[in-house]
This record gives sequence, structure tokens and C-alpha cells, in this order.
Amino acid sequence: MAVATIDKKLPKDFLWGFATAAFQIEGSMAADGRGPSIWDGFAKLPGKTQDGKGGEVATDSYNRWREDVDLLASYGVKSYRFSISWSRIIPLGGRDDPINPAGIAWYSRFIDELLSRGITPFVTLYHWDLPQSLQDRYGGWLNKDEIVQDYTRYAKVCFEAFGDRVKHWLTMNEPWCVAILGYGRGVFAPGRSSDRERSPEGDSSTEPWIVGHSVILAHAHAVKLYREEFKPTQKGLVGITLNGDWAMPYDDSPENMDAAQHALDFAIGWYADPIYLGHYPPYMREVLGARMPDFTPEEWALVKGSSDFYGMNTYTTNLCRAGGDDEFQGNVDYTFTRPDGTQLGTQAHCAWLQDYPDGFRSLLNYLYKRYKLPIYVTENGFAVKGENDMPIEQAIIDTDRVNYFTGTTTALLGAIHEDGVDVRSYFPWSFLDNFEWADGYLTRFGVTYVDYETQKRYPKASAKFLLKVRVFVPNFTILGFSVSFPLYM
Ligand code: PNW
Repeated sequence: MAVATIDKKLPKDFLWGFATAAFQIEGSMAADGRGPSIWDGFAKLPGKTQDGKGGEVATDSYNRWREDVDLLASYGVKSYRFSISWSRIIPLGGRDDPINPAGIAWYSRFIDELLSRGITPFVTLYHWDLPQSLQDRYGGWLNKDEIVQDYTRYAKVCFEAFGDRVKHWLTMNEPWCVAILGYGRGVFAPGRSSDRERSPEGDSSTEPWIVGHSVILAHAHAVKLYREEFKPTQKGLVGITLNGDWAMPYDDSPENMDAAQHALDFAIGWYADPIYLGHYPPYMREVLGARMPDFTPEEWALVKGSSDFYGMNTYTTNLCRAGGDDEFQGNVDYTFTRPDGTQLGTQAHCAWLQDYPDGFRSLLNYLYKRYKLPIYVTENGFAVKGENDMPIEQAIIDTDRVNYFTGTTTALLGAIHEDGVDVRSYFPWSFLDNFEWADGYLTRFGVTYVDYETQKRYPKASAKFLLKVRVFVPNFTILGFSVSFPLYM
């Protein structure tokens, strides 16, 4: 029956690995001169995390880094995405504040260890843990002029200290979350919102748009610096990574087709259109009017083209309906329930996530067509419903997560080989179960189970599955039909 067998492998040099972020795994918040970050205090306020826990211990990766690198190596990774804690490098955060050599030494040693195991470091500079003192001094991301200077100096210190060995930089992780969840909904640090039950101060109608604007500008300044002062000798890539889920019209009515595009404009276009195309989405201006800040011509020149690649974090697909009143979603209603009453996919532990791999492939195609740059998938993952309440032996048989990654890796290969999308990396979120922000430790995204009592790590079925995908993906042509599937038995 099988007429031909063609290996459908990942492209040569494809960066295959896992992702984490400093605050979610490190713990040791006072070690070696680290200063406080906005998440330190926020997580401890009553009601801010579901289990009332913060980052004090997390997965203790600040101490267990050797063991973690061993585990990563056993997973066959070619790369590892992690973030640097600004508060470890410059404890007070600011451009005139002292640098902490112990913080630099820790990451330096960690990077050396990765490289000695043949693992390429993929480094995020800012994954939400702003030094607290910058929040206190001038309101953090609300103060564009101050934060741009402080962030650029922090980036410079990192390029200087690690750029001889780090060739893949992400300036920022998911600015949408920084702005909307931190300053709109108020569910992430610094927790500002118009909702006075949540926050004593804040204005959700203006602050998120100001914050997003500052993040874009700070990113652009760091990239300019890298390109001018470091790239000529260090020869690395620098870009930003954006969250964004595929938006599918609820049905084929014209207003719902428009709604899906409006959802993409607010979730992705807000950042991607300025950075890759040089303008804000017109629909955002239409909705927000004078509340949407603008850049000067000099700033636009800096912003446009300020990312070497498209950094993509994605988890799900939303069915979009016109007529919503949630401005953070572009006044579009999201649902997972189709018109016929069925669900889009398997429900995850968090309300915002269902498994829909076709959406992953559609999003890759949309982004490649619109922004025309190589795509680095820097996050993609699933939290199994109820996993935290299962005995360990049961939790590590994470069938829903295996199904999820079966779908997304098949979609990934389809996008690369059949659609011609230039994808250069795939980093499932996450290497380990870890501190899942407002969910505390109750929601688990890891391919490795962490027992928070003992800090022992247990590889889940999904880790073993992904190892096999990385190693070999066969493709058969049977009677003229191409059949491909990741081999994981
Ligand atoms: C991302 N949402 O956050 C982050 O980059 C990670 O730090 C995080 O652990 C991971 O995804 C899983 O949540 C998101 O509400 C947080 O749509 C919330 C949303 C999306 C992404």
C-alpha cells in the first residue's frame, strides 16, 4: 500500500525547546542581592492569586539549575527559552542604580552550562517582573520617558554581559498582558484598574493604551541600541514576542467576519502593526479616538522594522461575534460554543483555553502573510483540567496535553511543509509546572510535573511525546494521498 516514505522532518537549525520565565520558576527572591519586583508584593496581597501563594519558592530553579539543565538535555532540546530577572541584574532597576555582579554571575554560569550541553539560550529580557522601585518612583510603564531610559540601560547591561554567548533576544514578553491584565483588568501586577473593588487607583480607559505605547517604544530603543552597538560584533537576532490567539468568525455573516479581524487588530495588530508595518490599526483609532497615543515621526522611524522576526505566543482560538462591549477585545464577543451548540475543542483548566489545532495553523499563515518575516513560536501549551487535584501517577499521564501537542505539532509541520510558512522555532509552554500568575500553583502548564512539597520533577507523557516528535516525524504517501503524523509510540 505505502508507495513512498518521505521523512517530514523539522528544518535544519530549527530551534526546538521549552519555555519558562524567571519569576515563575526561580524562587530565592532575596538571594544574592536581588531587589523586589512588582510581582513580589502583588502576589501576596489578599485575593490576588487563587491559592494565596507567590514566587518565594516557585520551582526553586535558582538552586536546582543543574538538575533542570540535565532534565532539559534528557528531553532532547536544541534550545531553551528563559527570562532574565531585571531585579537580579539592577536591583533598583534605574539607569543610575548599581549593577549587581552576583546576578550577572548567576545567569552567566547558567548560560555557560546550557551551551556546554549544546543548548542554545533564547533569552527574554522582560517577562513582567518590573523592579518595584521603578513602579514606586514614577509609575513604571505609565511614564514613557523614564521607563524607556531605564529599560534601555538594563538591556544594554544584558547585551554587554551575555551577548557574546546569547544570539537570540526577546525584548518583551506579551505586551498585551502587561497593559490589559496589569492596567486594564487589574488581575496582574501592578493590578491597576478602574474597578475600585480591585484597585484604589487606576483608569482602565486610558492607562492600558499608554502602557502599550511605552512598551513598544522601550522595545524599539533597545533594538536600536543592539543593532548599532552590539549586532556588528555579536551578530545575534533581536525581536519581540506577542501573545495572540486565532480569531474565527462565529458564522459567515459579514459583521462577524469583521469582528474576527477587529479581534486580531486589538490583540495582535496593536503591537505588530506598528512594529512591522509602521502604523496603529485604523480600527483601534476608530474605537479609542484620542485615548490612543501617537508616536512622533522620529519615534515611528524607530518603531517600524524594530523586530528581526515575528515572535508568536499562542494557545487557542476564539469564535468572534460582533456587538461585544469589552474594549480590550475590540468590542468583540468571544465564545468557544459553535452556533450548533458544540464546543470548539477540549476545555483546559483555565477558562480562556480550548484545544483547536487548526487555529494554530491558520494563525501561522495569517501572520506570515501579513508581516512577512520568519516566525519563532515562543510559547504554546495546555493546562489539563483538574491536574492539580490528581495523584502524581495520574497527573503525569496527561492525555489531553499529548492530544494538544499532537494537534499543534501536526499543524506546525503542515504550515511549514505544505503552506510554506517560514517557522524557525517551537517552544512549548512550559518546561516545568510553575507559578501561573493569578492562578498561583493550581494551574499546571508543564510537561514536567513538579511536586511542590519535595520539588521533585516527574516527566509527563507529553514530555516523552514531544521528544519523539523532535526526533522523527514520518510522512507516508498512500495511493497518492499524503499522510503525516508525529510518531510517538
Ligand atoms: C502567557 N490570557 O500568559 C505567559 O507568557 C506565560 O508567562 C504564562 O504562564 C502562559 O502564557 C500561560 O498562561 C498568558 O488570559 C496569560 O489569554 C493569560 C492569557 C494569555 C497568556
